[in-house]
Amino acid sequence: MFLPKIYPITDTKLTQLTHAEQVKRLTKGGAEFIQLREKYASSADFYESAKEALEITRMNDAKLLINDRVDIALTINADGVHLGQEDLPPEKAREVLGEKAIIGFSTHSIEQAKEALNLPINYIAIGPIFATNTKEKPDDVVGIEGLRKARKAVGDFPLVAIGGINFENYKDVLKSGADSVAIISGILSEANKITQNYKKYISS
Ligand code: 3NM
Repeated sequence: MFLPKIYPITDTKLTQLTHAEQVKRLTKGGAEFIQLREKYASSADFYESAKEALEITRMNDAKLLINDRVDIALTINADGVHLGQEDLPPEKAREVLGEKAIIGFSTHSIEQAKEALNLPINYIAIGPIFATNTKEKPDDVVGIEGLRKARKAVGDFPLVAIGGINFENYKDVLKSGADSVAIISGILSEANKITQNYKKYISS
């Protein structure tokens, strides 16, 4: 499965922009793989904005994954979902979405990462690597050392690192075993510079 080095995730609270607008700015910078993360909107509103965002990713040959919401991913025919430990189990998501869907799964410890190897998923995410203000009630920090251990534990299974990753530290994270870094505030915190900030990562 194609996993880009930089994996942006949308946040409407942080940016005060619609998901579609964030996706537009990200794809303009060249983003090929984007996750929509929505913790506040109604299902009706999220459905509408996810549909709009998907049109933009389709026009730009980018993949779109939906955080948590298998129902919305199925309804709009998104490329996949990203599930947390407390969401619908990945086995059930796979049954519902089918073989072609991309399914990512969040883990927060080496133990959870190892267990995830038995699931019908396409990548494992581990975090938070560093402290983050973006997620409410984050788990304990895994750290760079924890990431190295997670890499050893999962062998060559696709591994995404998340949490507190920014322009200053992302290269270390990639060198320490992550195939990809998932980033929210490190790309979106200046809403008027999303395209520019995304490009900064891929061009350095
Ligand atoms: N999940 P930022 S940390 C959405 O540990 C999310 O699984 C995490 O945002 C996990 O890049 C996190 O701004 C927040 O730190 C990532």
